[in-house]
Amino acid sequence: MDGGDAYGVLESQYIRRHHRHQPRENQCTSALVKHIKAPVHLVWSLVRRFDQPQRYKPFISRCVVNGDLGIGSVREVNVKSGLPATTSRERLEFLDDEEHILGIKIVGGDHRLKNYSSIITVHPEIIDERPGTMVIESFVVDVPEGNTREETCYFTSTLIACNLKSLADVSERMAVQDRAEPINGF
Ligand code: A8S
Repeated sequence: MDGGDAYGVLESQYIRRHHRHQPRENQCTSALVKHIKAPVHLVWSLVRRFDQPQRYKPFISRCVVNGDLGIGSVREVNVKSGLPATTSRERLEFLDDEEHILGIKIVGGDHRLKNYSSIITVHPEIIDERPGTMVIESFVVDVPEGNTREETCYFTSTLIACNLKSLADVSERMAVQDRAEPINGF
C-alpha cells in the first residue's frame, strides 16, 4: 500500500492511519474507496453486522455464526452458485463502533483466497450538501501458485468493488426511506 496518486489527500490519510497491511513477498494488497449518499450511521449499521454479510454482499447466500458474537467469532458463509467457491470461514478480528472500523480474516473454505485479511472503515463526508459516507476497504492476500500478483489483485478487487457498489445501493435506498418517513407518518 503506497497511498500514492490513485487516492485523494483525505483518502491517503485514512489509508495510512487505518489500513496498514504488511504484505509478505508472496502477497498482494490494495485499497478501494466508495462514496455513498447515505449517512454514516446507516452504512455502519450494515457493515458492522459480522453475522449478516448477506444484507449487502451480493454473492453470499447464507451466513451462520455459532455462539456469541464478539472478537474471535467465526462465521460460516455460503457463496452463491456461479463463483469459484461454495464456502468461506471468516473470523472477526476487530470491531470499533466509535471509529467505525471492522477487520476480518479468512481462516478456511474451498476458495483460493489464502491468508486473506481485510479492513473496512467508514467516514462521514458531505455529498451534494447532505450527510454522506466514504467507505475504504483494503485487503492483503496470498498470490496463489499459478497466478500473478496482478491477477490476484484484480480478482479480489473486483469482488470487493461489487460488495461496495451493493453497500451503496442498499444504504442509499435506506436513506431515501428514512427521509420519506416523516411524510409517510404524517
Ligand atoms: C468479502 C470479500 C471477498 C469475498 C470473496 C473478496 C468470496 O466470498 C467470494 C468468492 C471467492 O472466490 C472467495 O469481504 C470468497 O466478502 C465471493 C468465497 C471468500
